[in-house]
Amino acid sequence: MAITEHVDLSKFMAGLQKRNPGQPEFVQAVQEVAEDIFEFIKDKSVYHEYQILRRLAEPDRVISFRVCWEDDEGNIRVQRGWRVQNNNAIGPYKGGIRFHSAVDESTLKFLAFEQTFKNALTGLPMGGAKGGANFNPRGKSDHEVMRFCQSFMTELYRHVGADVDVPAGDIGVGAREIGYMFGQHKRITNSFTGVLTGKGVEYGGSLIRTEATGYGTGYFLADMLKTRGLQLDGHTVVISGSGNVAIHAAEKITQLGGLVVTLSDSGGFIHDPKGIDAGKLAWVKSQKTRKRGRISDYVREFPEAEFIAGRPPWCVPCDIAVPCATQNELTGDDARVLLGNGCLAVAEGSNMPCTLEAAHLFKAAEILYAPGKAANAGGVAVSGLEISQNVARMSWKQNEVEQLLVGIMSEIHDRCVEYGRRAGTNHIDYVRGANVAGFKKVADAMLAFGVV
Ligand code: NDP
Ligand code: 2IT
Repeated sequence: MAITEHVDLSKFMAGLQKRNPGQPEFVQAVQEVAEDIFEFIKDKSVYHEYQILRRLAEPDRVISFRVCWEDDEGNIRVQRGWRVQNNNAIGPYKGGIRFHSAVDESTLKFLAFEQTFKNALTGLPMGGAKGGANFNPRGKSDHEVMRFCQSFMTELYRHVGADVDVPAGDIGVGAREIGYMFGQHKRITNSFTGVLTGKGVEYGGSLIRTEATGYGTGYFLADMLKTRGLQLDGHTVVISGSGNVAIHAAEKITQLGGLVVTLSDSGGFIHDPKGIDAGKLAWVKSQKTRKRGRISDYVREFPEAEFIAGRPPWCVPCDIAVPCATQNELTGDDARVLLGNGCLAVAEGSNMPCTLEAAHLFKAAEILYAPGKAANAGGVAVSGLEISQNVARMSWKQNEVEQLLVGIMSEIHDRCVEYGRRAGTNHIDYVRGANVAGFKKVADAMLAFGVV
């Protein structure tokens, strides 16, 4: 009997769902891509014949392992760690590591799948992967985090390497955690290599890597607005999250003239109608990174703002929304509220922040809507530049790296325009553009290798 799953979207999704029970985030991420790819390949039989999407939606491997560590009270704690290596057709596996209590296999499979397309869009030679553990760094002492990171790397080291798989940070993993993991890798392998990115600049990190994801999102947003003859100047921007991506997106958007009025965390959001300017952002940065504080503390420092507990910020009227916290943080109802308030652009700093319903609503409304795999690709792009600097044993200057970042974001925008322009109109479907451009590059490399 002929296999038909690869030519019929609903059969394809039914098969995927059956093979991945209890993994809704992974199924969602594949569905969002498959909707565009089935349309793109309907007259391109070679992609069907070689079952490219079917193969892309089956990770090369999922590695799972136990991570034991000892807390400050001497209790033995057991966590679960993973590395999902999705695809290395265009370069070594590459993608972040997430430490968060909600991390599971479904989340990491969706992130590794997304990463494959995102990394292809950067134009740099990087395959897609993601890793992490169900460990929550919040409330842990530095020594507890250090012991956890060391234990995590004691297993992970055998699966990664500068030419094999190069992890970086993500939620709950920043400069401190990368330092502990790099130190342990160096100790176990007795080698100093570019096995991780997001390193401190003292030991091989790149300038601008910390800022790159948020800055890149700001640049991408400005490029999108330009297609409609608009600028950030005079526009009100609502941002969620208050971590690495949110803070630097707010910084760049403010520099480009936007008025950022919200930030959030899992406790709620702050609304500062006068704008979270550079001075206030510097305060947030030091609270969140050095003191690991909560966003609710903001209203004690800046009493003109208010804190709204237990809700995301999408109810605040705005021209532009930039989700920068986590997956599925913006629902269909939120999308309706944003559209009702006249929101004209959404740029995803986080990975898959919009539910499928929200994404479909934005697409149907034909607003400027950039998916994370395009808008937040600046982080992994500068990770790619960090790899190049490590291989060349050089460090580039801040303005050199930032100029390269600007160029890469604008090329990603061009690719989205090329593959996303809706026939006979001026409308650009950035989701379709990003999906198709990312797919095409990886798919053509896979075709070159035959069936492997
Ligand atoms: P951080 O850990 O620095 O910050 C995460 C922020 O999101 C915190 O404010 C956190 O609040 C909030 N958050 C996390 N989970 C939830 C939740 N379930 N509900 C509400 N708020 C939540 O992570 P990053 O800024 O690095 O990452 C944010 C997003 O950007 C993620 O989707 C990540 O995958 C994506 N991304 C990151 C890149 C990077 O280079 N770091 C690159 C590209 C994408 P709280 O402290 O209360 O948990
Ligand atoms: O989601 C992402 O692109 C990241 N967390 C960054 C990955 C990287 O390898 O820099």
